[in-house]
Amino acid sequence: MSWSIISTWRMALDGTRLGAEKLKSGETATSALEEAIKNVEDNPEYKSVGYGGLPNEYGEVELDAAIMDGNTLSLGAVAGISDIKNPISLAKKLSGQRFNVFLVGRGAEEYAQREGFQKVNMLTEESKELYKDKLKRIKDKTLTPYDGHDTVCVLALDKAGNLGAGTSTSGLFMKKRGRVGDSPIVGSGYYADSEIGAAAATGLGEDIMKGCLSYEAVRRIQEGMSPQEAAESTLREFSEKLIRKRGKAGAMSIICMDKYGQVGVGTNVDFTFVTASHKQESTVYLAECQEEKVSISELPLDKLKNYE
Ligand code: SD4
Repeated sequence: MSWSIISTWRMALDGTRLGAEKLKSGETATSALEEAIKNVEDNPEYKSVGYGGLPNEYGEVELDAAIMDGNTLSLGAVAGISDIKNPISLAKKLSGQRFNVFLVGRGAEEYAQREGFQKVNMLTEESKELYKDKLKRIKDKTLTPYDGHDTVCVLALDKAGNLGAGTSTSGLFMKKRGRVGDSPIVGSGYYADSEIGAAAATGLGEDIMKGCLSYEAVRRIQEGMSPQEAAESTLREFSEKLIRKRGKAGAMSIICMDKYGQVGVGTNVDFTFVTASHKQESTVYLAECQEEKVSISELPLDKLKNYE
């Protein structure tokens, strides 16, 4: 039976391996991608997701996450939450409900406490130091706020043919308190429908939301495009539209998967991603945005350091 998984950014390599193991042993797409995302959330070295994520302008870590089960179209999401260990698991818990599936801030935190989720201070000493240093560099004008953001997005197809999509992020570094990007917004940051395909996006949420990019890419798969064509054309056309209408487009990348587990990526910046399937071990790739098309090459393990 076939299975497949794709994740954004090189940081998801270990998590993707764990997710792949789950898929191999017949677990569901949403369990596999939850496992993959938890691994990234729990690693304090990754400064844009979960524990150790970079804080907002007041030095507070506010996290967003979402999950969608393409079989039932159930979704769950949280935004602007502090001090909850695994936002993706909280989103997954919410996805099992009929009502109240998307909770923000205090309401989400209270729900997490009632459901026995672990409360953890997500701001590490290292992130606090980085925050202070970046504040200084912003004052010196050697850094702009909002530089630095990498969401972990995972799409998975399980052996039963179900697709799932999930995201988790600390959003933009130095964001305003209460700012929410695309990652927990269905259709923008993620989408999954097991009859068609799944997609998820990373990059500047303010721009990704303007094009509902994840839904748009899935719609193109439904129209008959391959995941690579859907991802690439969605991203390229929308990026061009933003430049035409607004003079600039933020960094954006998208991953796609069809119901057969074939994958594709679109990007307007250099972008790393990880894939694994019943045919292939977890492998890291670099997608480079070139004039005409996205060029994809395997990133050998010895070169990975440069992309961390
Ligand atoms: C956001 N899309 O909050 C997220 C950030 C991100 O790669 O993906 N960065 O806008």
